[in-house]
Amino acid sequence: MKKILVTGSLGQIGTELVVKMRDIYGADNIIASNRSRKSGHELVESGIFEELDVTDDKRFFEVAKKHNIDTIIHMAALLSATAENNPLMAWNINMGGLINALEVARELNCKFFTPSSIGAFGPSTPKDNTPQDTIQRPTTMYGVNKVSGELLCDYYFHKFGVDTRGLRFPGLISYAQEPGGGTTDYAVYIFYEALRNKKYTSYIGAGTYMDMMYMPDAVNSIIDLMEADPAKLKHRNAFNVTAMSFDPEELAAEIKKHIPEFTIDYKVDPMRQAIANSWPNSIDPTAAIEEWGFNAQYDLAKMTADMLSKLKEKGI
Ligand code: AKB
Repeated sequence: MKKILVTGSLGQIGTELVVKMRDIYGADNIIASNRSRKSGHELVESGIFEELDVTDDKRFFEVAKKHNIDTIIHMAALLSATAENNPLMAWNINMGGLINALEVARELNCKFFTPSSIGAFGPSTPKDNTPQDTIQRPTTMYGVNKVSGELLCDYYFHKFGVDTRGLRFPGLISYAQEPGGGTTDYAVYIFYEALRNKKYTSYIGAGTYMDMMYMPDAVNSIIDLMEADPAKLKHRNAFNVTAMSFDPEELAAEIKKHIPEFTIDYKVDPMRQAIANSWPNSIDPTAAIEEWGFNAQYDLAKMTADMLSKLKEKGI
């Protein structure tokens, strides 16, 4: 990877990924892009930045050619709750953006990464220790997009030889950039409210288990997968990856170890609860471990301690 274009780079993953990749590959080799420029944003001011709406195929080609791109990390997408509220818009952005990105990769011979999600599973998928290869009949628009995306990336690899790779991410927890429009976002907001008000009202009910991962592990897993020997990759697109699985009660109990007065109560949002209920309790990352050495560093205890101390440093 020498010249890397990141779409959706001002989003939750992109923000931290671009910082880390500029460190590793050199600031001049990472082209951050986003639909809109957020003036004053660290990524916009500190390196190469392009405004890029991924549904605009001409502009996509123009930006990629201008910078001689050889790798595309395609992050721009709507998350599950936003997609469920705007299914047509989600189809247009998530699928329209992906096919444009794949076409650029095909034409310019680029390596390619795009994330899938635990949202690619559905109610008929085995719920515990969900296997890498299993039933995928999601009941959300986001899930439909993610399964279609996995298949489309496989297709571009088999049909055109594009070096496509991907991960099925669980909920991602980070202090650098707040998420937006996801179902797992409660596991980020809880930290802000714990520090600000010592209380959090969860929109996801007690007893709802979902996989999660701390952002430094997510960022490293993208880089490790992209650097992996292609000969060893049997799955390529959409490896299960996870670092922990918990419900809101277990997360609250961990936070209480640091903030004893902290309390949690519940006002369940039916739509996001229904989405969470359709997803696995925990997924099995064995294929990722065996094929390219996936190895998460943060468990629930280590992630919670780090989140609280980093948010305090930020003045939260
Ligand atoms: C969401 O909740 O939509 C995302 C995801 C698990 O893909 N965080």
